[in-house]
Amino acid sequence: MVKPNLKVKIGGLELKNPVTVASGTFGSGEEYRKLVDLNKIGAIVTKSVTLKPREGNPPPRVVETPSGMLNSIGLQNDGIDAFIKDKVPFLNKVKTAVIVSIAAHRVEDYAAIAGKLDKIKRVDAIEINISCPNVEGGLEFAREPGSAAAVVRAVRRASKKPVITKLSPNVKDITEIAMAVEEAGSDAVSLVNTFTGMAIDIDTRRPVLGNVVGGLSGPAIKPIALRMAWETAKKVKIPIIGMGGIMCYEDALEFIIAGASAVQIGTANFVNPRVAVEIIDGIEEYMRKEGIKNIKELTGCLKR
Ligand code: RRO
Repeated sequence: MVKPNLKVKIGGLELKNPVTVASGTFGSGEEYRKLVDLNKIGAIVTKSVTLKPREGNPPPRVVETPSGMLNSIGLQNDGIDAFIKDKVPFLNKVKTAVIVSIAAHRVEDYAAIAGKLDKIKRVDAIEINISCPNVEGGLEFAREPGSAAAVVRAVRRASKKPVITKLSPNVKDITEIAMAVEEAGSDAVSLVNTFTGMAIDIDTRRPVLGNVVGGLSGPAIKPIALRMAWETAKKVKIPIIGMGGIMCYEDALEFIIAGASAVQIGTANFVNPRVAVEIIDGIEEYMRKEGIKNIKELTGCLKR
């Protein structure tokens, strides 16, 4: 059988395969370069960057939970100017798509960051993070269709790059937000960000995390994330990038069959830095076995 075609299109951006690594779980890829062949990954989504540097939340920032983890990093990053100066030179050497995640507290700040990134050739797309659960007001834009759409419109005006909007599961109806950002011009949606949660140390009777609450990720959230991807796929025409507890190629295929055009691998990178490449190989092998020539045949092929 000929080699299966794994190429997918996200707006105007073509990815060599649908397996990408999620923001905040892979840095800018540099720390991983000796552990995994970065050029094989469909895209690297970099840690969310803000207009000005941020120190992040007080430690502890991470705690393991049954079948998952809570994080409360608090958007630590060096700011957009340092990102362009320090991270882009490395990314210039990587032969895969680069999607830069951006976050802000004000619509005009999202636009300012997008405007700076618009000038950087290496940046293939922008992921608008409107769903950080760990900073005050971080979820504000993701909770209402109107405010989510306002951010997308501002980024659209500031940049010609393809725009992906990352949605929060901590909302009444994620499909409403997805439809609003589609209407506002988002080229794709990625979902889901982490679920707000907490852990308590019964010896000290204090919260485990320095910021009290954090974002839950990992296999514990997979069935809920999958349901949200499936519901959203029925409501929007733009591509969906699915994520939430994907640990192996079978998990990735579930999201694709539910309607995702691509997936992001997050928590699993902390367990196995090579997991994204193993998932790509697993999907290819599955397609060979099943006689599927093009990955697009699988997107949304769920039988009822
Ligand atoms: O930095 C974080 O604490 C963080 C972010 Br920006 C996000 O979008 N999701 C998350 O779980 N943590």
